[in-house]
Amino acid sequence: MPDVRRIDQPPEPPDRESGGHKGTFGRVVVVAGSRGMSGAAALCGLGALRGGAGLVFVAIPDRIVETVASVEPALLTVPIPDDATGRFTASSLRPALDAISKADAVVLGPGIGQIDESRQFVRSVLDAFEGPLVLDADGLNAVASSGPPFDFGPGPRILTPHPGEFSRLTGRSIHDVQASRETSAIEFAKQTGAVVVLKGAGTVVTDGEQLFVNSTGNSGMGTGGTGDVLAGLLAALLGQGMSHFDAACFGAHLHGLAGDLSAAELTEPGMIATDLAWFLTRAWEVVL
Ligand code: NPW
Ligand code: AMP
Ligand code: MG
Repeated sequence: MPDVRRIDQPPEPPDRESGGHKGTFGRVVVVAGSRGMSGAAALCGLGALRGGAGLVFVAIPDRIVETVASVEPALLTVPIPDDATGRFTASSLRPALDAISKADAVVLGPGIGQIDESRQFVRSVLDAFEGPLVLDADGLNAVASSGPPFDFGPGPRILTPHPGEFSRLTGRSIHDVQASRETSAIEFAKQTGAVVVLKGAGTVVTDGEQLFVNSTGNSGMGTGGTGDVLAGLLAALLGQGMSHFDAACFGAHLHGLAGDLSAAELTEPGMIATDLAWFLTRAWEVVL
């Protein structure tokens, strides 16, 4: 890959102005969750809070608002009209667009499910938001279901597929994806203009011209919800002014470091995604 520049070290952390306040450090809006996957929205919100965002709004289906709010009082909840099963629907769109209209960074997709109406909802949110956006999980699945050529909307995008999601996007088997992680991610980034974060051991981050392969993290992170924490963390870094490529590299590094520090304290089998969000505090200590 002679035309790709390898980045050996993650970027420096974002500056944190000493006189700054919650309006300075970014308004993150997380559009996520459904009944049965309220945890995805909560964990994503926690990732954004522990990532240093000034304000974190979780725009979530009305039926799960109390559940998510009870996880963490620092989260601001925005109830979005939902269907009887607690999923986003056509009537969710206008309130969701209002919620993201003042966002510095958005996360779209964790735990929203894969019914037709939620797919259309994803499409409309992507088309409408011109700022930086992290597209994860069912947000990626929604776009994958429409087939290529892919359009991720008008603004800077970070895509955070695990190998299963990347397989759905590319139509290639998980085995093939895993056998060519770097080249597959580079090709997809070039095709789409997005920053691709292909997750899993040795997360690959690329914008098609630069490549960073993350060296932190461990198999203790193979537990439900850790990817949701990453999506929130990346949005927090975008909201603090990092470019989408730098945010993706630094975020992957910090997330894996939090995983390593969690495992050292709690063991790989014992750690869970909530711990990972908390151990971002220890990871910041290492990098600041
Ligand atoms: P296989 O065949 O098992 O080896 P899905 P999900 C593959 C939400 N969550 N390396 C795996 O492969 C999410 O946000 C909610 C290789 C399988 O085929 C989503 O919205 C939680 N293969 C939704 O659930 C906590 C890998 O991918 C497939 C791989 C569904 O997301 C959990 C599985 O992926 C979750 O975050 C790897 N490293 N990683 C909550 N508490 O609310 C994955 N695969 O079918 O997309 O399912 O990732 O659980
Ligand atoms: P998700 O599958 O979306 O919940 O994301 C899982 C997160 O855990 C991603 O950030 C992966 O890179 C990370 N992860 C899972 N397994 C490992 C592993 N064996 N080594 C390092 N990171 C991992
Ligand atoms: Mg995930």
